[in-house]
Amino acid sequence: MSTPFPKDFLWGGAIAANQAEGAYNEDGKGLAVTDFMEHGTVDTRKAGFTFTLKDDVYYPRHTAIDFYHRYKEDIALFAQMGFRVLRLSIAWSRIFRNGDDTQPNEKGLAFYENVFKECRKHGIQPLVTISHFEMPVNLVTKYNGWGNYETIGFFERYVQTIFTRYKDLVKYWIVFNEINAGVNDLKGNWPICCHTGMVLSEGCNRFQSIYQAIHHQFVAVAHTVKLCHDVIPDGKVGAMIAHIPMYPRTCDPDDIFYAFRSERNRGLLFLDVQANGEYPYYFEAYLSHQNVELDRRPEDLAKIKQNTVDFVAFSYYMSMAGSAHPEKYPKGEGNIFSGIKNPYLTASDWGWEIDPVGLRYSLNFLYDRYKKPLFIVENGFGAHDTIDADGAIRDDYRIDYLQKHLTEVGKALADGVDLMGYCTWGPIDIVSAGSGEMKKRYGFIYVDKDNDGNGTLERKIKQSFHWYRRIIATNGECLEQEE
Ligand code: P53
Repeated sequence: MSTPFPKDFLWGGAIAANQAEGAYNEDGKGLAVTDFMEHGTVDTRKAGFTFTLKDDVYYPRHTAIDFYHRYKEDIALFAQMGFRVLRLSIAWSRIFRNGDDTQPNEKGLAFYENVFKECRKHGIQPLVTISHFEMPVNLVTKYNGWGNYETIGFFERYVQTIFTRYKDLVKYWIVFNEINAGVNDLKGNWPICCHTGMVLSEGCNRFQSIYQAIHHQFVAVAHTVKLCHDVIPDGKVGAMIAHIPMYPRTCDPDDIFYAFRSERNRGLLFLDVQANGEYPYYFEAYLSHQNVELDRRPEDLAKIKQNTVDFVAFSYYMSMAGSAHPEKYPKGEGNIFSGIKNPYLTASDWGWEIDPVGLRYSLNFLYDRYKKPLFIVENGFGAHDTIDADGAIRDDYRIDYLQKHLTEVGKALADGVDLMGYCTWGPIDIVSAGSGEMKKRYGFIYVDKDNDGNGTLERKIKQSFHWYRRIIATNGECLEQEE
């Protein structure tokens, strides 16, 4: 049998420090924005919010699944599935407690060195996200996060430190997780201010503040690309967005244009700048339409131009439908980017519309637009899992979701798309980013912990574990292929 997956295809899974590690204040770690997120969602921008930890509140990320102390056991399980890549993030505040310190925290540096060595021992390449919503809170309260030009310098110091330390262990890097998620702050409906690390006051020009902060992030990306190529000559840096393609609800030309424009503003803009090296023409028009001028220094624009990313990474969970006349249609339920309901698709328990073909479409679309290698760094199915009387966890719904998506990935490879690898999100159950729940599970490995923090943290293999091991072992041969 043949397979469209290349021999060196990077099969694996992805987690983030703040959703997995726990140990939120151990070994010199400073507090990060994510440490203030309560059970369920919390709006850190609501009136009167201060970054103070309350005694009577359970913070799921403070202990998470204790990856900090159990990483060896967990990495061994990933290795059993045959992982060739593990995507994980470094918590900035483990390395620089307050973000603006002059000296790094050796214990934090040593922790990740041990984790990366453990991966390597099992033949797993680490793929490291440098910033996964985990800004040291001091940078938010003292400098207004990415709203401040100075933050670029603090970030550079952090990046220089980790590149120098891990240059022999880590070759694949992602600068910002879902950098486009910051646009949700425009409507004020994202529960946390982790993307731009800003506390936006009522009445400020949100549009101006947010895009200025995003510009500072783009400058930081350019510095990071340059640093990587200087310090780690065989290193590769990726841009990463949450890619949620929007389909026009009908063939009404107004719907077509609505969806086209939304797709650019919500996602493609962020890849256009990082992959092509310049702001696209439509963004300039968008700014002037909003009467906004950003402070963009010519030397920074030159840096952006000269230092484009090596690959384009994205998360893919769902698609959405959009219309210029949304009032005519029932609303979709997806928690963050909700559009209108697509009558051709079913959804997960959290309202995320399941669309495997949308992944083939996205791969072709993005490769066509950027002509750079792509990397699917998150894909997965958040679901309620139950343990049967015989102790088994039969998550056939997860297998079904992943199998259908991977089949479409295979077709995109046969279409000629250049794809470096594929990571499922949360190969082991972790805390949900959107809701802080444990019961929204993505794993091949079950973790005994509930929404209120009860449980032994014991790891249990689910049915899907065996399924994924077989997919990797056969390099995708056992997936259905196009006639
Ligand atoms: P949770 C929304 C839509 C698409 C991706 O999300 C998203 C979100 C945030 O809810 O975020 C990514 O845990 C993110 C991960 C996150 C994962 O999707 O809400 O990069 O940190 O855990 C899944 O189900």
